[in-house]
Amino acid sequence: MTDSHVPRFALFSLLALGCASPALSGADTDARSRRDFGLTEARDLDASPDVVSIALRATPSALEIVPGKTTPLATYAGTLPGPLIVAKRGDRLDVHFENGLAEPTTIHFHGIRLPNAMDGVPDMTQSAVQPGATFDYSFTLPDAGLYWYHPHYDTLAELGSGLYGAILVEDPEEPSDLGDESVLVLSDVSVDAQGALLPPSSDPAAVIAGSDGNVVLVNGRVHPTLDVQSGRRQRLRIVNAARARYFSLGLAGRSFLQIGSDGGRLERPVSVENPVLAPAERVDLLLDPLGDAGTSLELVALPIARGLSLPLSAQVPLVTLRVVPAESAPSAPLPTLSRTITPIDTSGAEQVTIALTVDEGAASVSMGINGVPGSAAQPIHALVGSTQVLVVQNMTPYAHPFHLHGFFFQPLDASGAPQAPLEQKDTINVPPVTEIKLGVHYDDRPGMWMFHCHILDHAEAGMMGMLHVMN
Ligand SMILES: [Cu+2]
Repeated sequence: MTDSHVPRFALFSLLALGCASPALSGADTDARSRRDFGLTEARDLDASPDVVSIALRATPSALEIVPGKTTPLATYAGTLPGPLIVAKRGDRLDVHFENGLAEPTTIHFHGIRLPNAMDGVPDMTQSAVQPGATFDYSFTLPDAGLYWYHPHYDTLAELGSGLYGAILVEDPEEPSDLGDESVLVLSDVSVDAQGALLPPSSDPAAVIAGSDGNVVLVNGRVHPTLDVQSGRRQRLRIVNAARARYFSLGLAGRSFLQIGSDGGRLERPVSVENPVLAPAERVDLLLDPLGDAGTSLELVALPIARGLSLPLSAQVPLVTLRVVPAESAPSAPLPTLSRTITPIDTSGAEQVTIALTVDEGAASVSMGINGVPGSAAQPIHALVGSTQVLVVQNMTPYAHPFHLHGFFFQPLDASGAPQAPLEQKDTINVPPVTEIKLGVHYDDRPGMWMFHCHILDHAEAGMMGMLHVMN
C-alpha cells in the first residue's frame, strides 16, 4: 500500500536522525505540556504534516520487572509499553510493521474507525503476519481520543507478554490549557520470583477469574512517581491495557472531572470520585491543583469485585503524585467544555440480542455468545447505513467488558434514549446478570467485524462473535 516502496535503509537512516531531536522533558511548558512519564514517543518518519508514518517491530525483549531479575517478554520496539503513537484528528497513520517474533501475530488498533482490511484480525481481515514478515497498516484517524494497539493473534498470551501500546489522537480545536497532560497505560504481568513469565492457566476457576497479573504496571513501571507542579491542573489520559484486571481509581477521596472516555471527549464533563476502567476502556480525567510543594498524594486502584462470587481484588498503589514548586504560571480557570455529539436515533432500529453465556464443567469451561462459542459462531448481519440496538444480556454471575470492533456505540437508557452525557464508546462493562442496550450506526465500512469480551481469558474460552456489515 502507501509508502511500501520506501526502502528499508531509508527508514533506518531517518530513525537515526530522529534520535538527535530533543526528548520531551518533565518541565516542558508548551500549551499542551504533555510529559512522557516513562513512555517513548514513536518517531514520525514522514515530513508531511498530515501523515504520521512509523516503523514498528515486534521483538523478543528481556526487561527487569522483578528487581535484579530478567523477564523474557515480547514488546513493540523493545519498550514496555510499546511506543506512544501521537497524531492529530484527520491524519493518516502508516504503521510499517515487522514481526520479529518466532510466532505469527497481527496488530489490532482498538477503537479506531478504520477500514475492515486494517482491523488486524487473522483469517478474517488479513492473514497473520508470519515470523520475519511485514505488513503495512494505513488508515486515517477520524476521531480524537486515546486508543491503543495490541495483537489479535493468540491475544491472551501475546498481550500478556508485553505487546501493547497507546495511540493519542489530538484534537487541534481543543482548548489549549486543560492541564499538564500525562498518558497512563495501566497493565499487569504475571511473573514468578525469578522473573519468569507465568503462562495463563486453563483451570476453570482461573479462566473465570481471568489473568490478573501479580505485578501491576503504570507505563511499564511499578508504582512510579509523577512530579506535578503546584498550582497546575493535571490531565490524566488513561487506558486499561490489562488482560483481565479492572481498575477502580481513587485519590484520597478527591473527585476527578471526567472529560472523555473511549472515543474522545464527553458531551459535557462529569464529576466522579472513583472512575472504573474495565479492560480496554479509556478515561480522560482532570485534577484540580493538588496542594503545596512538598506534599504528595497516592493514586490507587481500589478493591473491586468482578463477579457476585469472586473475591474483592486487593488495593494496589499506582502512582505517587508528588507536588513540586511551580515552574509555570498557575493554570487558568477551566473553560466551559462541551462537545456536540449527535444522539443516535434508534426509532425503528432492529434489536439484536447478544447473550453472554457460560457452560461450566468440573474440568473445563466454555463461554459463548447466545450459547455458541466463537469457534462455531454464525455472524450477525447488518446493512451499511443502518442502525441497530444491541441488547447485551450478561447471563453469567461475572462482569464482562463488551467490545465491538470498528464502530462506536452509545449506551441507551431504559427508555431507549442515549444516556446523558452523550459519549462514544467501543468497550463497556456489563455487570453480572444484567442487560444493557447499545445503539450503533454502521457507517460505510462493510466487512466482517468482531465483538467479544475483553477479559482475554473469556474471549479465548469462546466469548466472541462476528458482525457482518454488508452493502
Ligand atoms: Cu468476559
